[in-house]
Amino acid sequence: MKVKNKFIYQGMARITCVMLFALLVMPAASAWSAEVGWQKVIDDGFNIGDRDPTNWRNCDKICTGCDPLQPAKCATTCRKEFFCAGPWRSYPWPDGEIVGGAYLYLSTYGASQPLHPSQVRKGWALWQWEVQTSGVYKVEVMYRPTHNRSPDADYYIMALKQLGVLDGMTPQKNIEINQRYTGPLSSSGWLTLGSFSYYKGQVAAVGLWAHDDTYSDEADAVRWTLLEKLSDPVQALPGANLLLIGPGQTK
Ligand SMILES: [Ca+2]
Ligand SMILES: [Ca+2]
Repeated sequence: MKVKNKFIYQGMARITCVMLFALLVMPAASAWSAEVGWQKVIDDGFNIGDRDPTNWRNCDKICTGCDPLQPAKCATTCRKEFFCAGPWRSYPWPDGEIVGGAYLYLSTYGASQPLHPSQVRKGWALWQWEVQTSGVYKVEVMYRPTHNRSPDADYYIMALKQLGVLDGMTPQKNIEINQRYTGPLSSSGWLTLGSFSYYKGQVAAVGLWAHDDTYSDEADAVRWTLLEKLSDPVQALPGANLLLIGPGQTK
């Protein structure tokens, strides 16, 4: 009997310890707040090691049923930090010069011949994350310029109401970037698109929409850096009409 009671007491003690630990940890997690200088980096996530051997339909491995002509429209709402649609192929390049050892580029690979302009190199890519700390963030994109990239890569800086949902959103800014050698970057690196205010509960997002031409856009990574903290909103803010702090700058 004593042995049985001993096991009961030990079990209760373990449960009590677990509950105390949860009480100590949970408030800390919900109160997490980033400090100035904190960075959020989202990569396209593909690399030469784990890609499909055919390197084709890469975006289908993230979320399925996404429409190459309608940004963020998939069969079900996609909550992944990076997702895309269209004929994006992965290309390996040294980590450090770009992010994660590879980047994506729109390709005519696999397209039926003869190529029709309305069908080739049409697609989009989206980087997104849920903001925990209200503040002004610098927004940068990474890419590697080459002669065969797009001179007209259309980036959109946005604040969404929910992950993967563009409905009711007005872009904070649209910037056309020349991703060739003649553009703002002479080599791989971060290019600043501007600084923007985001509030806790919003989804910070950058979209790369490639529907307006048949050039080959490149998609690699996006980085947000907290420059200044702001007070949390009293109520949840809609994903629009946010303060634009400064114009886009080259690095
Ligand atoms: Ca990458
Ligand atoms: Ca374009």
